[in-house]
Amino acid sequence: MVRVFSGRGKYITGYHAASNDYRGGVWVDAIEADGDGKDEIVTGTWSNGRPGVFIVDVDHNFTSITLQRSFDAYHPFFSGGLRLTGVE
Ligand SMILES: [Ca+2]
Repeated sequence: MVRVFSGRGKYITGYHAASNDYRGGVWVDAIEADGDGKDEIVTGTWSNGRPGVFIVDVDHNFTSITLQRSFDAYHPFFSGGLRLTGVE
């Protein structure tokens, strides 16, 4: 579960950054992925799960999130985990 807070510490929401049955950790970073000048949250499964990457946008009022894109970084059976970093 990834919990999202505003820059002032206000809780916004939480979401599963992998399949609902995944119980491992996730790697979290931020990247400007859609050209609007504001970073999105990007996560990848840490280990022992499908190598999924999720890119999530938080709206400008910090009230909701939207899944922008998800994909497998490697073959779906790869379970070595992901380490992510944002590059702009
Ligand atoms: Ca953006």
